[in-house]
Amino acid sequence: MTTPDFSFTLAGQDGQARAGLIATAHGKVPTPTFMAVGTAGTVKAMTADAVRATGAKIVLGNTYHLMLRPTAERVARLGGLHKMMDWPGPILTDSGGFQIMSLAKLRKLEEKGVTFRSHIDGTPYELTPERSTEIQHLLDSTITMQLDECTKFPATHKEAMDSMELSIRWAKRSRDAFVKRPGYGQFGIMQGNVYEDLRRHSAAALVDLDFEGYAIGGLAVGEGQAVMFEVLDYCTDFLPAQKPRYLMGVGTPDDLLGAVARGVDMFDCVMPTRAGRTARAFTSNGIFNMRNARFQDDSRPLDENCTCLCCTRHTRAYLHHLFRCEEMLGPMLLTIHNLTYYQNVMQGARAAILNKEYDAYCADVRGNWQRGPD
Ligand code: PRF
Ligand code: ZN
Repeated sequence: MTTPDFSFTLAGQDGQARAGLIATAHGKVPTPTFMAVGTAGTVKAMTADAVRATGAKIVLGNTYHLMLRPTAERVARLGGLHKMMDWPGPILTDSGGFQIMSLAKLRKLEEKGVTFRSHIDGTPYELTPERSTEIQHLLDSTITMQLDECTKFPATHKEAMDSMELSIRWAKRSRDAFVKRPGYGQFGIMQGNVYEDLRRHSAAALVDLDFEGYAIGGLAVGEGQAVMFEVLDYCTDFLPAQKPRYLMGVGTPDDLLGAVARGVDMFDCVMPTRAGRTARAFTSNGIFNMRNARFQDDSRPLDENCTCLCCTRHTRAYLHHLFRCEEMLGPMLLTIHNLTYYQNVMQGARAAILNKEYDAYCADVRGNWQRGPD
């Protein structure tokens, strides 16, 4: 059997909301899709089987973390990231710049790339667009991201423009370094902060490089949901309809519904996994904190509409007990549930788009969040 080309097929549309299918060398991904975050070669607290059971079709890995430990060359010797983490499905890897800016020490940004010291032991490193792309090849990433700079918020028009133009030059260098292989793709990352003219310019330059997909970067950095949605309203118009669109680092279930309505196909966020480790549950009746004493005698399932292992086998009272005792199973069960909830929201969105009832679906899901845990 020959490997299929990397492709994106639209299966349906309702307003701006799209249902599609991404085909890759490592399997197919129905969209809209939420990518579970597996920063350091593991979706925290989850076995690969558990990740699969949530309905996740694609996971995210990080160049920054893996280049420090266990190093890209070692991952390659171990047979690649898929083999190392027992995830044969598609993997998208972020390019490193964003994580360097939030985690690394003594960062220096120059035209050639970023130099920094590891947050673990202070070892100096350099990451260029070429090296980031090479690392992602060594990891055997299904979807490689260009190296970019995420502008801070707020930023002046001049700051946002200079940064966006650097990201365009890095996009070109990343594209040149990318080795085309059947079923593998590379995404460009749009920047430009909250400025429409800059977003338009960034998109046009990336489209000229003919990436397999396009990410919208530089959002969810403190601007708030209303501003993010305003920016998304025009951003998606600047991108080609026949390529997947990925909103980086977003968000709450409500952010996802709103971004899908504005034409976004892919998401990643630490929110469901991180919240799960800190006792916060995303459910069809809103967000609960499982440490709350109201749950200590509550023998109902966490979410009666959920078929995950946590909800079919355990009670709210047991989850409460596990978190009170700091038992590892608490974070494990809640991560299973939260990721399953995110997948269910995306699967429901896809079905609603195909039935041309996406607005009604969103109204229904949002209405249930208002009801609360009782
Ligand atoms: N660029 C990259 N990764 C990211 C972002 C970005 O702008 C964001 C912004 N929300 C999250 N992750 N490369
Ligand atoms: Zn559940």
